[in-house]
Amino acid sequence: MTYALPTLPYALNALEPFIDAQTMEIHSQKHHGAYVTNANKALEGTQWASLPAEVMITRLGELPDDKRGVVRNNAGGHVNHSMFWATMAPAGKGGGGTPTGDLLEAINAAFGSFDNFKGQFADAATKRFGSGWAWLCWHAGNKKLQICSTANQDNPLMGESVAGCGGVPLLGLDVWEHAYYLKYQNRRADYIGAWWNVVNWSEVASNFAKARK
Ligand code: MN3
Repeated sequence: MTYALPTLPYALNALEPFIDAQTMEIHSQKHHGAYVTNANKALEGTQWASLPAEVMITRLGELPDDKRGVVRNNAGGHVNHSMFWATMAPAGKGGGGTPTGDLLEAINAAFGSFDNFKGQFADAATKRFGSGWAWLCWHAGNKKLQICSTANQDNPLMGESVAGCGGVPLLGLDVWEHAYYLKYQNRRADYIGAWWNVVNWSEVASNFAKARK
């Protein structure tokens, strides 16, 4: 399987004014495009070339030393961004609001309330030093949702020992400067606050349902 850029489920300007069109264009085409190109280049002609990226990043330990780092960063980047685009939607048209049903119940059980969850998630995203991601993950072992963050393009699917954060990711927030600097400059907290307006909770709920199967 050669990795490919996914088609965005909305226009580049559809997340305005919370995420601007120019950022979306550079981020979804150039940045994500480079991860796809570099991952494909590293895996071309190898026995791992046929694995889906979500599986590849759980098996980094099989790779030779000269490939492991580049695949970790670039297949990781591909998985992370593919989820990121899919879990956003235009505000008021699938984006924003609150989760419902099982997902809301699980959030309330783990964090006390949706507002507490948002506060803890924003805190993880704000405190991630340098480039990385904040995550909401499902832990099948203790049947609980947890918040964590990873550096660079690490993903919780890589496992606790690699990424410092485990579980099945349901929602991730990119806090690399390339995700917000054009519009928000150094104001990462403003970007995080705005992003809640475009979170696609029905997609997160669908990730939750799949994670529990
Ligand atoms: Mn990014």
